[in-house]
Amino acid sequence: MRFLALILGLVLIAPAARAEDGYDLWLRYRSLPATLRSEPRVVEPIPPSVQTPTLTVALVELKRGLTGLNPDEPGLDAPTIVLGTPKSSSIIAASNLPLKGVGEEGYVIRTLTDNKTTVIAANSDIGVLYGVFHYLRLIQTGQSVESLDLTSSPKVKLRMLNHWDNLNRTVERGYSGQSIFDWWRLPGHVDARMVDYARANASIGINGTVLNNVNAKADSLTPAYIAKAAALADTFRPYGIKVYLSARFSAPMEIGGLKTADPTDPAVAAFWKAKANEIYKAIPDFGGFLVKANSEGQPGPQDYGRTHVDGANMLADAVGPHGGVVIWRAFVYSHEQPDDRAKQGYSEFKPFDGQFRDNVAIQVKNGAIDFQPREPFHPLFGAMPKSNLGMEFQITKEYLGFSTHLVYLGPLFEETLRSDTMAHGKGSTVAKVVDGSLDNRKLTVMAGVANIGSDRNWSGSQFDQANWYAFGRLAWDPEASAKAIAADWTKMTFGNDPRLVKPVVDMMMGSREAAVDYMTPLGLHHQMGRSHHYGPGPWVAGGPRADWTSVYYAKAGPDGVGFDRTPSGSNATAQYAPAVGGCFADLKCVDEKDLLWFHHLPWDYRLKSGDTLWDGMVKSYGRGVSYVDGMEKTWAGLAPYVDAQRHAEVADYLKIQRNEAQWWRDASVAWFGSFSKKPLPAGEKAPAKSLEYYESLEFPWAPGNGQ
Ligand code: BDP
Repeated sequence: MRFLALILGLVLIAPAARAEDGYDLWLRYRSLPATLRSEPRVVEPIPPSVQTPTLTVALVELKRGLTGLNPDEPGLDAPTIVLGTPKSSSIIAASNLPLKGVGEEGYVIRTLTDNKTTVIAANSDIGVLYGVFHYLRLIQTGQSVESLDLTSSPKVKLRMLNHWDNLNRTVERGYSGQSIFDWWRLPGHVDARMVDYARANASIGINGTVLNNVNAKADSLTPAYIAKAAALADTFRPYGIKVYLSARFSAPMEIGGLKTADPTDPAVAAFWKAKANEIYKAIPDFGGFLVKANSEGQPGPQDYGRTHVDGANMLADAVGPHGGVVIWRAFVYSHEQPDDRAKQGYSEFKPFDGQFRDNVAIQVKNGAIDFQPREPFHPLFGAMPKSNLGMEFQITKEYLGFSTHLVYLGPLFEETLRSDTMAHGKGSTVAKVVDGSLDNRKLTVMAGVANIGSDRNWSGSQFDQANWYAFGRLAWDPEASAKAIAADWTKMTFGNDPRLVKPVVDMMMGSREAAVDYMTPLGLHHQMGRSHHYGPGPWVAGGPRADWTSVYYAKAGPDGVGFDRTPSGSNATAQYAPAVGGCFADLKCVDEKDLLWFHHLPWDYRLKSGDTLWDGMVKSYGRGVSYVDGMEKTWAGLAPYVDAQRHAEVADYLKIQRNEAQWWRDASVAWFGSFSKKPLPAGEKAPAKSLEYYESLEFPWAPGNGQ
């Protein structure tokens, strides 16, 4: 039946609303309705003598966009667009533009006083390409381009994707098919999709990509694989995207014939120097290494009694002479330390502040545990003023319903970036740490764990494209608004009709809070199924280590629920600036959204609403489920405004999400109810099945788990 509807949809709809599969992302360039079209424009050609690959790409993109969005033929006196740098264009050189202020990658878009010429100008070719994408975005989102005067430049230097992609094309925590990197056929064949990938990234300002999983294999550093990475680098270069590799710390032993990987051993340092030289020979603009060391069983300097500083600086010295960087992850928690896992990143890294080389950045996850639906910001932000501290967000939704739950992550990213560390008093936001302005750091990084795969729609679902998009826009400007970004994305992805845009944006903006509600309300965290992380698993206990279980984090018992991180508990709150940590530790001050993250409380604790904790929890789960109900209804009503294929896919996924939200709610209520022993609040239904039933469910083939 559904198939029939799909086929009929394909055949019957008008060409303007023809079926789309999502491959074109937010760069669809479908013709705009006549009311939104601006006068057709002519693009001034770039003289062959000054053409570069990037300027060519910019020119082609601009023409493609303009002809797609407005297929009318320009008249003889149609306005002209001139694009380029002062070097490539005499008009730009003579136009007295504020180019000094926009830096290496920024741009100026200005309509000159003749009112017939608009320049898209930059100091570098890549700035021109970014400007072109901005210009097209204005048209795509229905804004006037008649008279423009704007500048923009990125606030963060390295805006990168981290692919957790394995060499056999599986993707750790990937829910959108196989890896898009076809290592086996590279370098002989570079799939055309690699160009579309680079183009999509450039359109949102991403300028770096780590090609392989942080749980790395040394093979990535062998000559054969360096040649493959070089073929990708050549393809990405015109789009301003540098490639990076995850480096396995024990590579000197695995592929270098050494007996040790001790960073203080001269032979080890020599191995890495030679390896860096070899890579730079093949990839002259190679970005550098990303390293996961001494974390979750990965090798690292501590295996030899050395420190993160020893390891990071040794690698930094290898790539430094070539202009490369080392991005060293702070996602560590020790096997020996029985302490609160939330404290370990800070405990291990804070003492080293000021000791890392200038070309080292420490990449810190947004929260102290692990990409949970909600986490308070990581205490390292603001705590290492003498180090380069980068942000790591997870775009792939490992803990937020994989690719079938509609959860827009813009509000999550924004919430973290706007959190105030109070490191130098009020206004010391995480965004200001990340963009380097708080402590005047120059090497700044924002990384997102990619959600991109071989699925036609790239991200596994239409709406997960928005998370890739929002990540890029926020990396460009960490103070941008998640809502404004959602509006841009919606218009570019589905169209400008206000009857569509408003409900979709509203739906997106509440979707993350809904997921928090039906999965882990009130500060609960790490309650998912074991290892694959699919679905609820609040009962997960035992196994190799306590901090891989759910019961460790919720600490539910007859006396109550929650993790006491106040001074009477693990005292993790002491890792924050006193004003922040003091508030987290104080029941009168802490935001109830973080309540059980920081406090262990009795079941009859009174929430601000007047509800008991138990009643409040149950109601939160229910609220989350109802929100998904609402999204299903809203989306059904939007059928007239969305092409049939994408509409049907989203509708299917919302149904899956609705069922899984209910499952999360029922399983969690059954589990926590077995401790609270309290009745459900009035109007709340008992879980559909027994607790034993939920506990018995197994998902050995859930995606994204294992190599
Ligand atoms: C966790 C993932 C695991 C990653 C790890 C990491 O479950 O697959 O390897 O983070 O970030 O969220 O290194």
